[in-house]
Amino acid sequence: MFEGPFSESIIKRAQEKGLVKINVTNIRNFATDRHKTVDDTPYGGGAGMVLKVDVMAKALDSISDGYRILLTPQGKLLNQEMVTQLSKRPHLVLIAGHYEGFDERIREYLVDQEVSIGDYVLTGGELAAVVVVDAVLRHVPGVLGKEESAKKESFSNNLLEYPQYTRPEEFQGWKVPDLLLSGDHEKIEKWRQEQALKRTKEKRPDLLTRKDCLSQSGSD
Ligand code: 6GU
Repeated sequence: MFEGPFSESIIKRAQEKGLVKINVTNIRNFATDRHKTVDDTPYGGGAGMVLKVDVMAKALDSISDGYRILLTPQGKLLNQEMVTQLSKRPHLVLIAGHYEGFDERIREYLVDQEVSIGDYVLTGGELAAVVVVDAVLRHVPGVLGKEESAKKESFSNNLLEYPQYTRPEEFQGWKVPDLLLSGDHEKIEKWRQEQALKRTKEKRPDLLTRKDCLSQSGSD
């Protein structure tokens, strides 16, 4: 679940450039019995298995210290503000389980923050961890290329992106707005700002009343 995303594109290049180090640790390697048990049945009975606190503690002891984030639907919702804050930390430890639940003592004693990536349930925290890595990485200086960085800057305004077009000028009768072909850069800039605002009002009115969401987010 990690190998693909971490060995492609921008995340791959960031590691190659030495801008970031990503280590993956398998909790199962820290099981204490010969069956490599990492979960157990819940005290008090009931369905499902629970990830063991002793195994988690051993896994965490094996890696260097960092800000520990538990990926869980119970966590605080990830947003751009949180991503920006996390990107300032030198070392993040992302803890993902593929289980019904975590022993409550993991939450209480072993992690600094619980994070969710949205109000829906995934089969495990792994993909959420990949999302956090991707979102945080693009804030690390040097990770984005010149063009991507410039684009990021120009959209640090809490608005969705304005409509964009490229060649051909007409396709199947579908035309590019005349204004964009006019060469009048002042008018084009004004149109883009209006469109961004209009689009945000239509699609995501909530963003206009929230300070936290899209600053430095890039577009889309
Ligand atoms: Cl972080 N984990 C799981 N299992 N499901 C989620 C989530 C995390 N965020 C949204 N859904």
